[in-house]
Parts: sequence; C-alpha cells; structure tokens
Amino acid sequence: MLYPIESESREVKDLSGLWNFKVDKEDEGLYNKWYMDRLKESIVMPVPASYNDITTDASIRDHIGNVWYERTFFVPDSWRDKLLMIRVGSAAHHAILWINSIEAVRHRGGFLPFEADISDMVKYGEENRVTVCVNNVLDWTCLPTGEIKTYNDEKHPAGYKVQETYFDFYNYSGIHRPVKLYTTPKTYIEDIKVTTDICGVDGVVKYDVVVKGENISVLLCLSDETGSIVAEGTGSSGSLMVSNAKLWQPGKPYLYTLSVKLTDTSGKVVDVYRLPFGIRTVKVEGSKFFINGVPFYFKGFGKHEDSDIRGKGLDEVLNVRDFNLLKWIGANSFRTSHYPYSEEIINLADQEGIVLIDEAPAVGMCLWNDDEKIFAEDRINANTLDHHLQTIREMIARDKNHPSVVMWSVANEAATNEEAALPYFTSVVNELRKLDPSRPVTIVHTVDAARDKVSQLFDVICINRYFGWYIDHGVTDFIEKQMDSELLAWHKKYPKPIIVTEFGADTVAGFHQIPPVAFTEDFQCEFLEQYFKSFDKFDFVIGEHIWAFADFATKQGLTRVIGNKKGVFTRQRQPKAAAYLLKARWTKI
Ligand code: BDP
Repeated sequence: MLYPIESESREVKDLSGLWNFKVDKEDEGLYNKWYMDRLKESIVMPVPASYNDITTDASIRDHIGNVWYERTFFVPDSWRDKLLMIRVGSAAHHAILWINSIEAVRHRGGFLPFEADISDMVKYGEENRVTVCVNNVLDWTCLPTGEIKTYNDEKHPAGYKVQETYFDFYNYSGIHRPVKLYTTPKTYIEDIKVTTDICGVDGVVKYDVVVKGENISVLLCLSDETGSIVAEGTGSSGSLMVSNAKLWQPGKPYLYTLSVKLTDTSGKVVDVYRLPFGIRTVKVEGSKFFINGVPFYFKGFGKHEDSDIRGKGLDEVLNVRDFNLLKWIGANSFRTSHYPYSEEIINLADQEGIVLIDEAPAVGMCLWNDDEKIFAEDRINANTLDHHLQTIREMIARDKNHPSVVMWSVANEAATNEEAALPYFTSVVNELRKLDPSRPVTIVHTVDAARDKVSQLFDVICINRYFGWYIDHGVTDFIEKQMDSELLAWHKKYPKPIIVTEFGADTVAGFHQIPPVAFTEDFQCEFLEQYFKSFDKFDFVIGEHIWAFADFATKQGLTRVIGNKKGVFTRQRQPKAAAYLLKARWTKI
C-alpha cells in the first residue's frame, strides 16, 4: 500500500480540519441510517485527533460504542477521468465510511490505514459528503483484545458497562490520522516493493511494481539526494545496481528516490510515483544484530503516540520535537510500542536515521493470573488469530519499504507460557516470514525464560523487567543481581541476542528526596544505573529501551496518578533528571 503523494499524474487533498461529530449515545445511528443525511445536532470536532479529551463532557470522553463524523468536500470537474480514492490513516478502532450515503469501505483495527475507490460515488464539480461511523469497542476478535463487562447487581445502575482492556494506555478513540482524497490515473502504479542488499561498495536494489492496467511499460529511475540519476531500468520487477552506494545508517541516513513511471504504447507518461528508500542490510548472527554488517546496539525507548488534549491524534509538531529529543539524548532507536505508529512518524525515522522496531497492536494478551488461560476458546481464539494475521499483512503492506524499520515485533507481553500460544504464534511468524523474509522477527516478553514456550520461533528475544518497581518495590540494591540471573537464564535457554525493551520507574517531575525513594527523580536515576551495571556485562545484550520516552495517559487506576509517569520526559516533552544521565551514557556508547 503506497503512501498518498502528489506527482505530475497524482493529486492529494487533505480533509483534515473541523468535522461535524455526534456521539451515538442510544446506539441508534446504524439502525436509523444517520449516513443518509446530514448529522443532526452535531458538535464540532477536529480531525485528526482523539475525541476523548477535547470536550468538557465526561460522557463523551468515556463513551463506549459508535461515534459519527461528517464533513463535505468538493470534487473538481477535472478529476472526472481519474481514479479517486479516499484513505483514512487510522480510525480507532473500527470504522464504516459512506460517500453521499453509499457505503465505500469498512475496516477493523485502529492503527493501520484503509482506503476505497470512490470514483463512482462522488458528484464531480459538486459538493459531496463523507460520513464515518467509528466504533471503539475492543473484544476478543480484534487487536488489541479486550472485553465489555456488564454489571447487573444492586451496586450499579442496571446494565452498567465497562470496556475492560488488559493494556496500560488510555483507549483513545476517533479518527487519529489524516483522511485524504487522492487521485491516480485509471491505469496506475498500485504498489512498489523495494528490498536492498550490499555487494562490496555497491548497493543492489530489488524492486517489484504492481500495475493496474494493460499495455503499459514500466520505467525506473533511481536518483540520489542531489537529484542525480544513479541507475535506470525497465520492467515491473528486477534489480538495479548503485555503484559506490551511500548507505542508510543509524544516525546517518541517506535516502535515494526510486521514480517509477508507466508509459503507454505511444510512449506517453501515464503515472509517476516517487518512493524514497534507503540502501541497508539487516541480519542477526550469533548473538549480534548487524545493520550494514556493523553490530548495532539499540539505545532508546518504548514510546506511545500520546499527548495532552489531542490524545493519539497525529501531531507533526510533537513528532518533530520527539525526534529532536531522541537525538539530543543520544538515542538511536525506539519501539512503536504497542501498535504501528503513523506513517508520518515512520517517514521521520527514515529521514532522521532513527531505527525502529515496528510492533503489531497485539498487547494485553495476558491475564497475569496462572489459574486462567487467555489462549482459550472464549478469549484469544481462531477469530483473534485471523485478525492478527490480517493486521500483520496490513502492517507489512504499509511499512515494508522503510529503511528505519529493522525488525517486526508480533506482540507485547503475551502469555507465552500457555501451551496454545505456540501454535498461535507459529502461524503469526510463518505469515510474517512469508511476506517479509528480509527482516528479523521478535516478540516482547513478560514471562520468564523457564516458562516461555515460543522463543525458538524468533530471531531476537525482547524482555520487559521491573525489578525495584513491581518486584521489590523501592529497593534498588538487588536490581543488578536480579537482572544478571534473568539475562543468563534466557541466554542459556535461547542463545540469541537480547534487548531489554522495558525497565522503568514512575517518576513525578519535581519530586526529589535523598536517599532516594520511589517516585522521585533521584530514584529514577539510581534505578536505571543499576540496570546498566548488569547490561554492560553481557555481550549478548544488544540493547536497552527504557520505559518510557514520555509520561502518558492510562485508564484510571490505583497505581496511576493521572497516567503512567515512567517517562524520562514529561508529557509536555521536558526532561526529568534521568534524561541527563542517559545523555551522558548514550553519547559515550
Ligand atoms: C509493561 C507494559 C507497558 C506498561 C508498563 C508499566 O508493557 O505497556 O505501561 O508495563 O506498567 O508491562 O508501566
């Protein structure tokens, strides 16, 4: 799936802005066909944004079910002989979209784009209407998984409903990424796939172009950052050589552009798409992770798409700030915990040379209770797996060409100690490797090595550990020893590279105490230093990702005082004391 761009043959119209919005409090909109007409008694709502924190009304923030968005747009007459697509960057979590009352597309899953050909649904040279019904209910048939709990007891109003989630971030809802219209010619480039290799000092660029239409020739032209042409080719698949290639390297990115042109039998150019990409290789060998043949050590964070007021809505200002902070602190990577982030963020990572572990939205697959199984007929079952596989397909379709994406993560903290987790993740990993044999695959663990049943499937082991926080809370003295024995146990069972993808302590900015106690900035510093003592002993530890980059919103809970405060930066993206400690460490490694 290609990102919508403009070219001499393509136009893009961004429908971001203020839309009409209505909460479907009685769950009647579908039944009463609200899509047939303008929404009545709507309020104004920005797109993209989560709707939860924008109004002052708790019943909107906490709504479980459908909400409706609507706006009008104009389609110029000049688009009549083109193909017109509508593309939603993401809508959390499920959506149905109508154009002028005609259903155009439905989609499940809140973190990946979907699109539809609406050429036959719009009125050219006239005003049109787009209506989107967005649903935020999570159950066992989707990712992330969740369940609705309904209370029928004397302590609650009859039928009182709660959306139960098993993950630790606020269930922000709404249209989170831009809605765009884009045109292509009727004969067009549907997809491009690029994989790269290095041969001595040269780069090898393998490409596959999917074309819609017949009697068409495919021309390829590869240019460097100055715009100079470095290779040319023809045909819908093949490979191009770039002599003396400049590699895409962590911290030193270099992007080439592959221009794909379609020409008709008379030689006239029909469609043009320019794809930025980097030449680089990724490989796991022994207990090392190599980028371009050089061992790579992951320094960075687990993050969230999260900020004040706009929740999970795309915010380019915030994103650029985040990348500036990552560079300032000496980080080279992050994990898109716990879902695929916006394409705009991944584009930034390509441009800024930040390495990504791209994670599927499979989070909350653990009940933290050994007496109950989550991989079970009435919970994570064949329907969940179907959706997981679909999500993997969509994630790879979207992100396959990004040099910054060096590894896929199939899930965060699943109950991989359960028997049924093995066949489940075997299917997921098989699908992933079939679609993309070029990148290593990982899973992020909470279980310990002795109980894990799935890690033989993966190239890299990722573990999250909270010694001194959830275990022996407030005691930093044994962290080093606890971490040592943990790492050695994993390494003994699976001699593979290990990244510690989460370790962190809630820290309220401005709290200080000496000797340190939990929740102070002093504690966060002392806590992190103990982990580093352990990591630095083992060469199979190939990375440290602190939980978390910034403070973020969670559901309300006894251990969360207005959100999770494990950020090294505040939610407003200002440093806590630990940021200086990390900067000192990471600029040296
Ligand atoms: C880990 C989860 C992460 C949480 C973190 C925490 O992977 O999403 O936010 O714990 O408790 O288990 O802070």
